Amino acid sequence: MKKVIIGVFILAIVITSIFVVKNFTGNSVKNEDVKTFNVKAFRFGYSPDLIEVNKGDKVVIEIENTDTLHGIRIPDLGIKGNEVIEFTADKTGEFTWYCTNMCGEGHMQMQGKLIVK
Ligand SMILES: [Cu+2]
Repeated sequence: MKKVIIGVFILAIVITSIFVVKNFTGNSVKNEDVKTFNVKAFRFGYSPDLIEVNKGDKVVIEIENTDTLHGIRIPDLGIKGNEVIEFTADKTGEFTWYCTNMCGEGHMQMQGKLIVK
C-alpha cells in the first residue's frame, strides 16, 4: 500500500513538472517575432502581391477571399491554405505563391511573391 502511495506521489510530481516545462516553452514562443499580413485575393491577383520578412520570423498570412475561394500555396516551402497560412521563414530566398483553387480563366496567372531576407 505504501508503495502505491509513493508511486502516485512521484507520478503527480512528474505530471506537474511536464506542465511547468510546457508553459515555460509556450511563453518563450510568444516572444518570437510574429509578422501578420492580410492579403486580399481576387480574380485574378493578390493585394499586396509582395511580402518581405526576415529569416526566422514566424509568418501568418490571413487570406481574404473577396469574390470566390482562392487561397495561397507556396510549393517551394510546401505550404498551402485557403484562409490562413502559418509558418516559420527558415529559408532565405524568393518564393512565388499561387492560387490554391481553380477560380476561372486567369487562375494560372494568379501569383505573388514572398521574400525571406
Ligand atoms: Cu484561382
